[in-house]
Amino acid sequence: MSVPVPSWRLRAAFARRLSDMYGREVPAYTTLLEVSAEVNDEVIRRGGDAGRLGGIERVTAERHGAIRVGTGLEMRQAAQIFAALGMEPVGFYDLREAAASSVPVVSTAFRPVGADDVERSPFRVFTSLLTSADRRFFDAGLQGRLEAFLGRRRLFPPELLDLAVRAERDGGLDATSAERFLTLATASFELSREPVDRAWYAELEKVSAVAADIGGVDRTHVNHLTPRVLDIDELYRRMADRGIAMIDRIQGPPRWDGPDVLLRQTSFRALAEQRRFRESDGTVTTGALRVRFGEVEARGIALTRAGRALYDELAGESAERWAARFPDSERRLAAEGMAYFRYEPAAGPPPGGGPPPRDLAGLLDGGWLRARPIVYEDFLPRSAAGIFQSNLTDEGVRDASLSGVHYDRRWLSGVLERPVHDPFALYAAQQETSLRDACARLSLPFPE
Ligand code: OOG
Ligand code: NI
Repeated sequence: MSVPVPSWRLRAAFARRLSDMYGREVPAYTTLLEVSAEVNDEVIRRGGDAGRLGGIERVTAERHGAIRVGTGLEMRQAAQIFAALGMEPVGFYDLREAAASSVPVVSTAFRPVGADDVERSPFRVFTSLLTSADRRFFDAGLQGRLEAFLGRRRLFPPELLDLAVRAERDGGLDATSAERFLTLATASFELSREPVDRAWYAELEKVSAVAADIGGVDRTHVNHLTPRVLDIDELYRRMADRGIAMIDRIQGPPRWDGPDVLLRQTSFRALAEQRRFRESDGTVTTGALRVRFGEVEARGIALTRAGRALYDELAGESAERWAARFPDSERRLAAEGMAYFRYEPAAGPPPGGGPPPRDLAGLLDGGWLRARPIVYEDFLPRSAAGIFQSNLTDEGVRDASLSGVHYDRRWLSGVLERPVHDPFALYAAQQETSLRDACARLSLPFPE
């Protein structure tokens, strides 16, 4: 490619800058990075197959962040900025129903989608959109004032958006423009230092702390940044030893002896940060808000729809029930069609004698093919809701007697004016391509 700074380099640089900014502003995040690096080093040194779900370089650099925006226009502009970084919307998460407390948002994750592109820089951003039209949360009067407030603010400067359009069109930027783009983009996700309107913030907070965090201030901000760790149970213990109070559990599948699947996450609560407030009499006072927190995650194998259905069925059940029901080896996950793998011809000459088996399990067992797990690159709605919830001090109010508005992936594609990918389809296509290639190289028919 002819552009000096291709989009994946922009993405890697942007992830580093955000991480530096967050580390300066949220010291507990730096502790989390230190402990994660320590744990990862030890796991790698212990040996075993720790590298199976991603090499140490990728895992150490890996982060996801989260932002929240207020309107379709803001969401579309965020999508434009992420497109410049080679990140596309994947998946639709409706968090309005996924939590007991009041979380009036729907979300997607912006991330690289090509397998090679993920490998180069796996940065992702979980992005949530306030559902201000949902009557269960906002009455018509509040919706009107909220939308008027949001309509007046500007999250991203026009220069940044212009550079983003160019970067998307050309697949990257020249060095000078890249620097400017990175500076403006990073600044757009810093915490605003402008005074917060006390009464307005408090009014929204009564509905939901998430609504206040989005619609009560004049900007958006990264609310957490999450490193990836190879042993999350060990990390959890060490953070506690350092005196950082984590939420009471690790979200996602239980710890067990079988393969790591999907995603396990845990977080620490947002710390109180000093902010300025504008009071009703016009004076400016200081106070504190808790809006930026820390989270860490361990990633496992991506599950197929069938695997995911079983995971959902077993969620909330005991670790014993899980161990009894969930396939306990990669081989079983592959043979039972429960997880996604990249297939390749096994090393060495194909086994002699007899025709090759026609089914996938036979090809694996007979030593024709080798399977490598495809890492889960997405999120889990129940865990995401748990992460939101762990940072709410109060439940907020939701009038369940009223009906909500139906939103789905197609609706979000319309808002973004870009396709929102189905994550299952992305993993399935990767698996299928690898299987076709592997079979072609061995002159085998595609397995039944
Ligand atoms: C996003 C929470 C979801 C995750 O890792 O599941 C999330 C937010 O708090 O804005 O980041
Ligand atoms: Ni997160």
